[in-house]
Amino acid sequence: MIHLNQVGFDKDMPKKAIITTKGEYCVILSEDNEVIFQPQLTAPFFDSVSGDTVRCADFSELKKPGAYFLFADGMKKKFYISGRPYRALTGALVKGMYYQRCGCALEEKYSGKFCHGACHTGKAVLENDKSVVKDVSGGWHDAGDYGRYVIPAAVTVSHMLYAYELFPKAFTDNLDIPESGNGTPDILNECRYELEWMMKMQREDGGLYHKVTTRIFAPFIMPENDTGELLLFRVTHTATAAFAASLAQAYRVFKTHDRAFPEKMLEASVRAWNWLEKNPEFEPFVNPPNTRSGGYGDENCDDEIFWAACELFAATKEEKYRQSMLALADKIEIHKLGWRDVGGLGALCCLFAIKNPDGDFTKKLRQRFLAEADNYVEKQKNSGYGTALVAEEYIWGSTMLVMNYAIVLICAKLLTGKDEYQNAAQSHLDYLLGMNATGYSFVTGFGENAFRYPHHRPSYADGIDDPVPGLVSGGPNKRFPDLVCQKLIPPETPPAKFYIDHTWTASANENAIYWNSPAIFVTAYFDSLGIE
Ligand code: 9MR
Ligand code: ZN
Repeated sequence: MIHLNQVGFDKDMPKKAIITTKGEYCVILSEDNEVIFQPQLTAPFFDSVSGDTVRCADFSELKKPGAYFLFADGMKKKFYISGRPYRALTGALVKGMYYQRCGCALEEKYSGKFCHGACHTGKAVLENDKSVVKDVSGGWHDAGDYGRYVIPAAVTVSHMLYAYELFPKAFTDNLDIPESGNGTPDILNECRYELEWMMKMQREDGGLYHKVTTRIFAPFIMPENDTGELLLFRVTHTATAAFAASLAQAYRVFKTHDRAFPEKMLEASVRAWNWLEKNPEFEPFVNPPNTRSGGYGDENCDDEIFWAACELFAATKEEKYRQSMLALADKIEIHKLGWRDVGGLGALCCLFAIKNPDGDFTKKLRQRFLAEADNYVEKQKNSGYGTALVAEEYIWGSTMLVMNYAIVLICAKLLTGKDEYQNAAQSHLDYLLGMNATGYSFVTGFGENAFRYPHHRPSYADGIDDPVPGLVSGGPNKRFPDLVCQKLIPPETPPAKFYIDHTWTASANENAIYWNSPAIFVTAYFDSLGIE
């Protein structure tokens, strides 16, 4: 097999493919089959996480834009080189969020054959007190399900806002969403759609309802046909802190585009923080009996509070936030960027948004952050398919880890200028787009062998062959296989191949907003390199 990035290589960046053939005859052919290059091949290497013996073919020297074939031992695989290979992909990943919109119709004008009626527009009732009835319409569906959850929302918006803050040139105002052409980049328009919903999830006293979902996950029907009672679940600390952080960041970013909206967000963020101060007793969320929708339970709230303190300090410069930030930093992992562990988002705030809160503090944080990036570079060098993922990390949403590692590596490059970080990040992007043990590109609609059967209700129920484009798969997951994977994948299958492109597996082939968003960060970075 030949495994490579199926979307495209940046002409100026390293170019690699992984081959599992003998590599006795490996050449690059032009589109009219002329041999034009002979890649360097590494010695064969047994990669235990995939069970493959791999060689890496390096053709970085090839820089001329065009379409080519990599030919190895009788197999042939097409690839592309261009100046800005990730421009359309970045746009599609942002548009992928638009397709997740809830509370409105997806009009044909913007969504073509993927259009559908307005969904989940009714009011929700509080799960443990039916006398509380609230309009919480709007926002994005979380994933392949129709639930809407505050923590993943906050994390997703933050990834996207950091992508915009650091690489603004990669974002346009022409993605064909309803707000396109309003003079604000569509990534911000899309974030605003979510932020407006998040504010509806806030109670008067500042606390945030954890989520709004039906009692159990909907069957595989279109969202407008999912008319079960909408339930609001109790206020939680983790949702409140993540909200405070994300809204404070959004205040900073939107301030340059607008006046009233950012002020409203800062006020909401401060109100959330005040609720946390008044309610110090942390009680992790668990689903009440008979409830089957996402839990997003988390036993530790320190990282969410750290993140909120950083963003609120950046927004207000108030001393109390700085004190919390300094007090918590040593206790938390400052490189994690997922829904459960958010310390990395606080670190991004310290490293890129707060200008010098305290010399020693920043220096230490930076050292810790770079040490983590060095660790990824080391692991990446020793892995068959070029990522820092180790065997135990093929978990539910392993693709998110791959993209989160790439974010840390990109930030390390921004902080130090060192290309080794950037090259390691590129390799993680190559993995997403096909240079992985499964051979799939994990973005719908992108790549010759893109996955096609996401565990995504609309993609199944709309009667259209193609899946909704621009969605990222959770990817191989040997740690928490659902019954479908247990049945269809032989148990001895190595972790990196514990994947099946099948509608009925949530554990390996769902999409989620917070798997799209780190990919947006990564593709936007690489796209921005090609912009003059
Ligand atoms: O991303 C979540 C993953 O870390 C968990 O292991 C998994 C099982 O609890 O849930 C994932 O989140 C799902 C959420 O609970 C509901 N919407 C779909 C999410 C993606 O599968
Ligand atoms: Zn909906």
